[in-house]
Amino acid sequence: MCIFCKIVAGEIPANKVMENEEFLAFHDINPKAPIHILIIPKHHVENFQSTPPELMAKMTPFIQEVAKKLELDKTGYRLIVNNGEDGGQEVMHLHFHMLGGAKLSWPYL
Ligand code: DGP
Repeated sequence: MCIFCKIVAGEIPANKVMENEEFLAFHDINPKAPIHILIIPKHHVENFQSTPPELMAKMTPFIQEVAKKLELDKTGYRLIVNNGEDGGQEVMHLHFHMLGGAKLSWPYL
């Protein structure tokens, strides 16, 4: 079982922000911004490249709700998906990084 599946199963603790039947948002263990949330589907999907569009259609409003809950909808935020080796993906379970809480520089904080 991958590390994020273990978080979903409650085998590893996580600082949760929001969840529903299909998705979970929790704080990144190694934050790269004042607010750094990971948003995942509970069902294991390896990466963005293999994500069915139907899943994204449901995930989009969940991500928007997470931003609202943290009031990042007002200030702005950055979403990042690292996909595959060259993309720097370390955990092979689809996750969106939501970064905020500061004016972020581009391309990185
Ligand atoms: P990526 O490089 O895109 O695969 O990012 C993986 C992120 O997952 C990285 O920012 C650190 C975070 N992470 C890894 N293990 C854990 C964990 O056990 N708990 C939490 N909350 N975050 C984790």
